[in-house]
Formats: sequence, C-alpha cells, structure tokens
Amino acid sequence: METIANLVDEILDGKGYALIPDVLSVAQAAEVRSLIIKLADLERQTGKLFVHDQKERVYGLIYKGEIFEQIVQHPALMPVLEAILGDDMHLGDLSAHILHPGAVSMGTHVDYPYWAMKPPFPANPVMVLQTIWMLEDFTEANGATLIAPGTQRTGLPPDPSNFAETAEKITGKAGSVVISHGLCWHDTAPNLSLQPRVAILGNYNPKFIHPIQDPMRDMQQAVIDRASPKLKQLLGMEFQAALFNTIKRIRTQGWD
Ligand SMILES: O=C(O)CCC(=O)C(=O)O
Repeated sequence: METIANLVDEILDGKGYALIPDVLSVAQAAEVRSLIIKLADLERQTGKLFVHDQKERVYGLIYKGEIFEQIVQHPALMPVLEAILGDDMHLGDLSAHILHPGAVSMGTHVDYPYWAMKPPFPANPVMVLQTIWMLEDFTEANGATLIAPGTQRTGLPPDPSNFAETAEKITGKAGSVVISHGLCWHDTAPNLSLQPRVAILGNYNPKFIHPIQDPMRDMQQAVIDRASPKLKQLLGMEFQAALFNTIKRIRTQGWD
C-alpha cells in the first residue's frame, strides 16, 4: 500500500494523479451505482437532471443518500486531500457523472477554478483536487477518464495535440478512486460499451476558493443536523453560520 507521503508526491510532482484501489468493495460500488441510476431517473422525470448529449449529472449528492455523506469524507482519501489543501478545505462539489453508451469525450480541460483564471496558472497553492469514484470497472471501452501525466507542472491550459499523444486512459476496478490535481489536463474517453459508465466526482478546494456549486443546493436540514464536524467544515458551515448570524443581527438590530 502506498503511504500518504508517496501519494501526495505523485499528485504534486509526479503524474499528477494517483489511483487508490478497493476504497469500496465491488458490492458497495454496485449498490451506490444503482442508487445513482435511480436518482438520475427521478431527476429526469422531474426535469432536474443536467443533461448534455449522452452525458448526465446529478448534483447535490450530499443530500440524496447517507452513503454520500460517508463517501465525501472517506478516511482513505481525507489524509491525502488534507495534506495538499489543508485540513480546513471545503467541498466544491459532489456529483454523479453518467456517460451513456455513445457518449463522446466531454472535452479536455483543467478543473475549476483554474479554467476561470488567466494562464499561466500558479503552482501554489493547489486550488482543486478531484476524486473520481469508479462505480464499475473503468475499461478501455466504457469511457474511462483520460489524464495527461505530469501536465499539472506546466501551469498551462490543455494543448490538444500534446494531450492526444500523451494522455493515459485510467482503467481500474469498481470501488477504486482516482485523486487528480485539478491542473492536470484531462477528459473522458468515449463510451463505446453498451452500459452507462457511472462515476462520482468530488471536488475539494482550499477554503478561500468560492465553491463551483452552492453547498446548500438541494439542502436537507436532517443532513446538516446529523453532520460530523468534518462534513460541516467541508460544507463551509463556518461561513454559513457567519452569514446566518449576520442576517439575524440585521433583522433584529437593523443595519447600524
Ligand atoms: O467523469 C469523468 O471521468 C471525469 C469528469 C471530469 O473531468 C469533470 O467533470 O471535470
């Protein structure tokens, strides 16, 4: 098993990503996958699902099943994420990404907030790490993530021809998780199989980065009420609490 220090080195100074196997058992991965398929069906019916060509996203996962509350703060990943982003990091987003049969590549990119910034991108501090949860085997054919190793060190936006020559297809067993540096150029491969490829994507940022998704999207009070201190921190509750207190003060005392 890789040590935390080795994983951190690989992400910062090596390939820019690391694969951690067996974070979920194959049976657990299958259970989570079928929950996501159900959620997507439900959101498709209610017009909530985000659909782009053959690709779908379910957002606000934190509030859509207790398993996601565990996934987002999984002990196999937290030490690596925190070693890079700080133990006061925030969640930028936890969503599901479904690539249906026939889905084409999403497009080579770096992750938010880098794509919203002017290059060259600063090497420090690291502004986003992405976790990619394989809920089934990622294979040569079914739309595995493509990553161009070492490109986090360029500090530049993707160069399509360089990416086409150097990108690696990240295959792995259901239940594995990839942690990737948001500056690493990446994409999805086309899904040439007959089954949807389902993944969970977690994006984590240092606390000073505005999250790409509202952490209160689809909020369920019960989740907040039972949240661990770590989950509260991931959801930026220290800021939410400050906001609630300010609103309460303004309501009772006015603006002065
Ligand atoms: O679904 C994947 O394999 C990767 C998706 C991705 O890179 C993204 O949403 O930023």
